Formats: sequence, C-alpha cells, structure tokens
Amino acid sequence: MKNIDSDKHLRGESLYLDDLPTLQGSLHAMVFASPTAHGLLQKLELEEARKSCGVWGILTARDIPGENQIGNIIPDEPLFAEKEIHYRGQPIALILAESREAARQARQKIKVEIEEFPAVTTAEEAFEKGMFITEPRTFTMGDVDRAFAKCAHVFEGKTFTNGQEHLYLETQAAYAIPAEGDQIKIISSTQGPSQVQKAAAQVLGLPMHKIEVEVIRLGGGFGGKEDQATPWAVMAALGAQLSRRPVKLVLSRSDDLLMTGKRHPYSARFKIGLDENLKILAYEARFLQNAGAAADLSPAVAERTLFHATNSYFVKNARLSVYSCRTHLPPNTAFRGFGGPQGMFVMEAAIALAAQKLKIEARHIQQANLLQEGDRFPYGQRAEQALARKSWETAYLHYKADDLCRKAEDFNKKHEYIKKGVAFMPICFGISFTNTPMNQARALVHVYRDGSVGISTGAVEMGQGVNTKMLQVAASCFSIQPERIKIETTNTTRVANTSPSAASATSDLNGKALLKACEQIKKRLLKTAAKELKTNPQKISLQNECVLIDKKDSGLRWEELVQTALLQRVSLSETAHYATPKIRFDKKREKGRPFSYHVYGTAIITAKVDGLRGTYQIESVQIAHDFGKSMNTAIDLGQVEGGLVQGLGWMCMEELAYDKNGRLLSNALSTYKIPDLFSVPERIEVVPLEDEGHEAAILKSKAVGEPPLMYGIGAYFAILNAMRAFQSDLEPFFNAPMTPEKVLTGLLKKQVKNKPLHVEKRQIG
Ligand code: LUZ
Ligand code: MOS
Repeated sequence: MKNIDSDKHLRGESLYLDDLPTLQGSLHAMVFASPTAHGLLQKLELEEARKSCGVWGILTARDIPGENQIGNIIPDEPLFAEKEIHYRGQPIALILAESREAARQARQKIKVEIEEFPAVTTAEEAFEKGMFITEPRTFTMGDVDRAFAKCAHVFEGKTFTNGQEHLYLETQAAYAIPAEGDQIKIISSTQGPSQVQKAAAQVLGLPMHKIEVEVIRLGGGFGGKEDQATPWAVMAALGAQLSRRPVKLVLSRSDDLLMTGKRHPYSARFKIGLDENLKILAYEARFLQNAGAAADLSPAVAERTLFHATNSYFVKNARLSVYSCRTHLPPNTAFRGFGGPQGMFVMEAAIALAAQKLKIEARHIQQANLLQEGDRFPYGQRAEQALARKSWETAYLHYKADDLCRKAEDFNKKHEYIKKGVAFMPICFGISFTNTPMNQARALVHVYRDGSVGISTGAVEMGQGVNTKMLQVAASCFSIQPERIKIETTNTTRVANTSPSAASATSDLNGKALLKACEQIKKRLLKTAAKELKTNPQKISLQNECVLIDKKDSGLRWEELVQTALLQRVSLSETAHYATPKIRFDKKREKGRPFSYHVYGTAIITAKVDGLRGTYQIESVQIAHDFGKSMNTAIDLGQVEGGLVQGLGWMCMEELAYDKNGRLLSNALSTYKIPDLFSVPERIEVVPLEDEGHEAAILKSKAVGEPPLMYGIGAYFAILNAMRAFQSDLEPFFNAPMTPEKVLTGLLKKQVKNKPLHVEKRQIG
C-alpha cells in the first residue's frame, strides 16, 4: 500500500502548521536570543523595541506565571535566560507583534549588555575543566585488563565525530490559541505532544488538563523535535496566555539553525585487543559527549552510545564509559540513532586501525567477531534471533562481495590517480526506549454508524509513514477498505501521556495498542453477527467487508453489521493500552534486558576517490536489511534509503563549525552541505533478509526508522580504504566527516614529504 499522504504531498495539499489559516487577531512571535555564548546579562533595553510599530509586547522570564523551567530529564534549562547566559542563541525575550515583519523590526531595536566570559566549545576542554551534565556511566563485561594482557595485538587510537544539523524541511513552529477561561490549545510541530503539554503547564502555572496539544503532521523531525519543539510551543502558549490572543511562532531557517541543538559531537579514545585468530578479546572505549549548555536528552543519548559501543560484534571483555560534557553550545539533542551511531563509529575505527596495522582487510576482523545466537551484549542482554551473521552472509553472497573486492583491486592496479575502496558495515540496533517506562502507548478507535472508522494514537506523522502503517493495522483487523479509515491528528485530549514518536518504536508501540483496541471492537461485532445470523461467534469471520460463516459469505456486509450493532446498543468505540513486555534495566548494575529486540543488517559500500582533488563518489551501497516481515515495503525501503543518505551526509559532507566563541559558522545552506541528488550514491540496492519477523514488532514488521542511518558509517571507511590504496602505509585518521578537504590533506601529508605530484600527469579517467 502506498503512503496515504503521497498524493497530497505531491500536490502540495498536505497541511503543515504554517499552512493553517491565521485566525483574526493573531500575534506573531519572534525570539530575541543571546549574541554571546557565555556571560552575565547586565542590561536588557526593551523600551525602544516596545514602542516599535505594531508591537503588542515583549515577554521575558519575569512575565512567567509558573516556573521558568523546561528541562526534561534534568530541570536545568530556563525557558528564558535570567542572569546567566549559557550559549549563543539562548532565548532571552519574546516579541509579540501584529506581523512577522513588525516583530523583526522590533527585534533589531533590542539592546543587550552581557559581561562576556570565555566559552568552552569542545568536549575535551569541558572534560579537562570538569564540566559535566551528569555522572559518567560505565558498562563492563568480563575482565578487561587480564584480557588485554593475553592479546597478541593491542592498538590504541582516538576519534572524533562531528555533530549534525537536523535540517527538517519544516522549521520549529507552534500556534497557541486561547480557549475558554484560562485554557490554551497549542498546535505544535512536535514529536512529543505530551512533553509540550507538561512543560507548558509548568511554565504557565496550569494543570495539564487545561492545555490541549494538537499535532497534524511534521515536515520532518529526525529527533530534532523530540525535545526541542517544546520551548517554541511553550513560548507561544505563554504569549497566548498573557495576550489572550492567538500567537504564532515559526522560526526562520536562520533562527532555527542558530538556536536549536544538533546531533552530539563525540570525541573518543579506544583500545582494542585481538588474538592470533583476529578474535576481539578486549575492547575499551571512553566517550566524551559534547552535550551543550543543558541536559536536554543528553544523558539518555550517552547511555545509548554505550548500548551500541560494540555494534554487532561479540566482545567478551569490554569496558565502556561515557562522560556527558557541558559546553557553551546550544543543548545538543536527539538525532536519528540517538548516540548509537557515535558509539558504533568508534568500534569500526578500532577495527580499521587494527586491520591497517596488521596489513589485512577490516572485513576479516569484522567477520570473525559477528554476534551469534545467545552471545551477551556488555549490558547483559543476550542476542536472540541474532541475524548479524546471516545479514553478513546474505550481503556477501547476494552482491558477490569477493568479485566486488577483486574488481576494485584490479581497478586500483590500472589507475594511478583514482582508487576505489570497499567497506563493510554491519549494524545492530536495539529497539525500545532505553528508559523502560517510556515503552507504552495508547489508541482510541471509533467505528461510526456508516461503517467509517476514526483512529487516534500517540503516533506523530513526520514523513516516516506511521499513519499509513496505523491504517494498515486497522484495515487488516477489520478487513475493510482503507478508504473507510481516517487517521486523526495526534491530540493530547484523545490520547494522553504519550511517549514521543521516537526510538524507531512508534509503529510498534502505537500499532500494538491500536490492534488491541480494534480486536476488542471486532470481538463485539463478531458476537453481534453471530446473534444476527443465529450461529456461534467462533464460526464468524470478517473478510473484504463481508461477514463469513465457516468461511462462506453470509450476505451480511460490514456496514449493516455496524448498524445492527449500534441498534443493539453495542459499543463501537474502544481504547487500549500497550506496554512492551519483558524489558527491564538496572541502572545500578548497568545490566538488564533493555531492548525488545534488535535490528540487524550489513551494507557494502564502494567509494571512488580522486587522489589529486580529494573528491569522491559513493558508487554503490548494497544492503542486506532485516525488515522482519515488512508490512509496507515501499515505506520501509524509503526509510532505509533516507536513513542511509542521512548517515552518509553525517559521515561525508555535513560539517558543523563553531568558532572558539561558540558562534555557529555553518549557519546557512551555503556553508553547510547536505547530500543532494548529485552526491547520493549512484546505486543503492536493498535485499531483505528472509526472516520470520519478531513477535514484539507490529505485525512482525520490524522497526526501521533509525537503524539504516548507521550504514552510512561504512562510507567513511570505504573512502579510507581507497586512500589506503594510494598509500599502503597511510596513517589512518578517524575524524568525521571525511570531507574532500580531509581526503586531500590526508593524502598530501605523505606526498609532500616524499615525492611531489607529477603535475604533467593530471589526466583523469
Ligand atoms: N529517545 C528517547 C530516543 O527518549 N530514548 C531513547 O532511547 C531513544 N532512542 C532513540 C531515539 N530516541
Ligand atoms: Mo528520535 S532520535 O528517535 O527522536
């Protein structure tokens, strides 16, 4: 079934927040933010701006009736800065005006004096200075020191992975509308409606039931709206509360880039020990996470880094620790993969370094250490239905990997200035929020008397196709035409206390709740049909809008059945709750079974590097992916392709840059390069693993949102392998993204020392 939004998207008819008609009397809000990364606010002059044409008013921390606090995991984040300034782009005031333009002009008239202090922008510096968000975390398994002593080979190194801008097409946005009495309705572009509701209640000083949060759909989230849609929604709500007028706040792209947090940059050190047979006996890694100026979701992101630090390998002895370092950057936040990719990169770097030093290919080390059934992860969970080896073998055979590698070698022999590199990237990603209580969801189903169906869940549609999947769940349960079903907006008055749509778990959690609700209604309908047809319910089934008795058409249609049920006063509505079974985690022991299941896969990436220019192409990415029993191959394939390309962008070209004063230099699309049509791989192939699926996945169709992003990590190592083809003794470096600039300087390091390039031979291809 194709995505139910695709026609509307194509025609530009899908409604996003800023497409909603603006109500008469609406005010437009704009944020005034700190121009300085670290300091003390000495003076804020608002008078001239307040007198500016069309300004209703300017709000600061003093206007907040409740608490000036929006921190989620840790209450360490004010909505508006009061005295201390912690990052450049930190909101200080909110301008409310009759138009965006009036707000913008007023913003230019605000004057601020800040006593400036030096800014800390890197995790290393914060670590040296002891600036942390929380206590460090350490996962250990086995006896690491003893194991290292027994290793035939031990290698040490360090890595850096830069952050990543979410670049959702739709910027952060909210529209708050005062309702009767002191109630507020907030329309928000958020992945977490209940989080917006909770924070708004806290800031406005109202109980949660007075705040209704509504989400239509998002123009992309990628984690950037899991926690960080909240401040804008709360500001709009505060504006509406104080002005009693509707307030719309839509960030401009440049404000969004400047004020919001991104994927966490990580600096890490590692030590890896192997025996003669390339078995990894011991692995140690220390991760420094650049959390930015407030906790946001950083502690949870840091935890997920540890969960994924050994990727899809079995490492008997491991010691993994993470420090969440406080810097003067905007608070970094959730981003597709949520710290997992950062952990996996370091493991792959360790293997690449070992391979280089041992003068072998990394794939031999990778292959020798893939997880097998029953192997333990460092956090205590055992691999069940482990598909690490199967996905590797499937990719290997299906894409004829031996030929592929041989062809690349042949190519490299024939070409002096262009070389190819092949890398393998196995992935293993744990499905469930690592914070166990978040793994719950609810659904509300109404069957209307005309046989049409309305469905509400906590799932937020952000382009990932969750609404289509929800529709499929209901359509298959009732066996009715998809056209009969409408997926309602996500709204806190219909489905309460939702977890954010995140962690790749949205379809599983909400789909399972929805299925339960549908099954309850179906059970009542079957009973009604049995009574009507004078038989027993066990003989009744629904198929293609018909009621069957013993699999034969009874003549009774879906619509008639629904009407009969209504006349017999049978309830046609249901709500259901789902909580993921069998998951737990003990944070004291750092052991448990945090994940409902794991998603596996293997990608083979081929890169072609121009050694004179440093430029490269990703020629092909060939993937064997564990979809389980995919319930929608078009949507799932879209997730794999999109995730992969986003991962490639992170690894190859998206280069976030802050100066030492915490000023974002990559502050526009002219200075921040994301993958476009010309830089995506020439060929992306995906083959599904033959797989039964998993009981904990909705209709056995495994979670697919985040895992494929991590295939992109392989691109870094494919490029590095091509560089190795230029120089067999290349000193590998692990400093992502691997921009063409780094490729060139990486190759030049040695060329400059030894022989200069033969300029007359600059004939390519
Ligand atoms: N969000 C969250 C996530 O709050 N907890 C998680 O474990 C998670 N994992 C992936 C993406 N978002
Ligand atoms: Mo996410 S990183 O699943 O919001």
